[in-house]
Amino acid sequence: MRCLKFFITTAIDYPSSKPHLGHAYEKICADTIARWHRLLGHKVYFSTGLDEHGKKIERIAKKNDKPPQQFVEEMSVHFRSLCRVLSISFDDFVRTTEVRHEKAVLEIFQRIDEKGDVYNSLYEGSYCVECETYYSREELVENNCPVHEKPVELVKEDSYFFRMGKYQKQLIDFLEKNPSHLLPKERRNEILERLKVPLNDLSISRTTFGWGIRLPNNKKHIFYVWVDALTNYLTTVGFPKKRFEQWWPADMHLIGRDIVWHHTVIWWSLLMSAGLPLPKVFSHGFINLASGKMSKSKGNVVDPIALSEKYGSDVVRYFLLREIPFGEDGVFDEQKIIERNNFELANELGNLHYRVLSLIEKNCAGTIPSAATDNVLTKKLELEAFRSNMEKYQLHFALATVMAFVKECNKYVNEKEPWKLSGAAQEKVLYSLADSLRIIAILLSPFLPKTGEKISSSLGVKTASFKDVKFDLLPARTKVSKGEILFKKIEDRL
Ligand code: ME8
Repeated sequence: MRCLKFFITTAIDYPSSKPHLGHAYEKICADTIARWHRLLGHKVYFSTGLDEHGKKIERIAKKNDKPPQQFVEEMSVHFRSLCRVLSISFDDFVRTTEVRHEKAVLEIFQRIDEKGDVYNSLYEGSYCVECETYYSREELVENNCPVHEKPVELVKEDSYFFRMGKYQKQLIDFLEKNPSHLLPKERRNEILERLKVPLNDLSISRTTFGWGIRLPNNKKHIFYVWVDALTNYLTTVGFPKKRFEQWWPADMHLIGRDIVWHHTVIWWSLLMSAGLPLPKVFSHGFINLASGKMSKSKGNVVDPIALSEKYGSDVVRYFLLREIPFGEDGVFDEQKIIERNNFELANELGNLHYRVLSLIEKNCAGTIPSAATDNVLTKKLELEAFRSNMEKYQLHFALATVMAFVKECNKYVNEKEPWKLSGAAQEKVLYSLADSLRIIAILLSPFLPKTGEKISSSLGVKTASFKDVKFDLLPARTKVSKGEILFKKIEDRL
């Protein structure tokens, strides 16, 4: 049987400042999905990276008295650290200032130009530098950018245009016929609603600043940063070299809901023009604070690296993946990290692991006894629910299913009181629990990679495949080693 491929991307972040919790959240979700597909045995390619060109970066670099290349070079270190700290298992980290990327952008431009979809004219209108996006008068809210709620800039300049309007009907037809290409469905409905008004052509070049890729036919012009940035998804798989076809189209562009328009209307119409198949898009929600939006201007952004250093990266991952229904907005609340750590990770998972391994060390000379897993426990694992939630990308529900099984295992320990048993009866209970822990480690591994690894290695096994989620596969006589405690309780209240 041919191995299924799965190509997943995150958005590429603006390195205008250090990464925030929203960036971390997107990468954690993408990483969980990538790891899940690897567990299924699929051939996975996972890319992330940085969107380093454009007026916004040019301005910030200038404010910091640095050439833009030096500025992004320094900033990129923080984004790479974020990936390392959070165990983000990417295959490629694309930066739009790389030579390979320029080649991909020029090829896309050549294709849309050859199609007759590029013309020269004058752009006059509103532009928000923060989101690097043009807005029509109707889209502004009291003359402000609808996303940043700040005044837009009026620009008037010579520009090349892409005949995006020409693709309006094709875009609507595509969205109507391919509902799974844009999820959740609320986002699809929003785009279809916005496509009810005539679609303007897109200004794809700028002349008023210099930080970007130059148009091949007119070097005074710089590519509009979104045309540049979106093409990173092709760069990463080797476009225009033929090998890109083994991965393209992407099976998931995981992005926030503020940039769905760019990833569907702009990106899809460019791809239609270039004659390339269309990727699927999934929009996650936003992480807000109880007091409202997280924003650099309010100075209230949460630093995910500091948070991981304080609580541990798997605790941060657990909080975000369990707390926020995937696809919806969520609220960041540090007190809830502590509660989930204490009640779910330390009291339930950590405690189960500690008890079972201690009992095996004490009663079975530290080796797995030989027995079969008790039906009482095997019946408690809702594997079908787990799998179907993963397939529907209901990550929070899938994780809840594993944690419900952890709870059942603790209940089983309490009911059976293995410390009071001996001989075969005791061995059966301890084998059942160790075998269940092995399965818990596999199911948790996409969400909490370090924890999955720690549990597996304490049982002397590897977490490699979803195929191993079957009871009774834990080999008897394997040596166990309890290792350090998985999660410490955090005593302080904030
Ligand atoms: O938009 N909660 O970059 P970016 C959750 N360079 N996600 C959030 C968030 C929050 N509070 N804030 C931002 C860009 N994000 C472009 C992308 S892709 C070709 C170019 C998400 O640094 C946001 O929705 O502003 C986006 O998906 C990602 O973080 C990068 O945002």
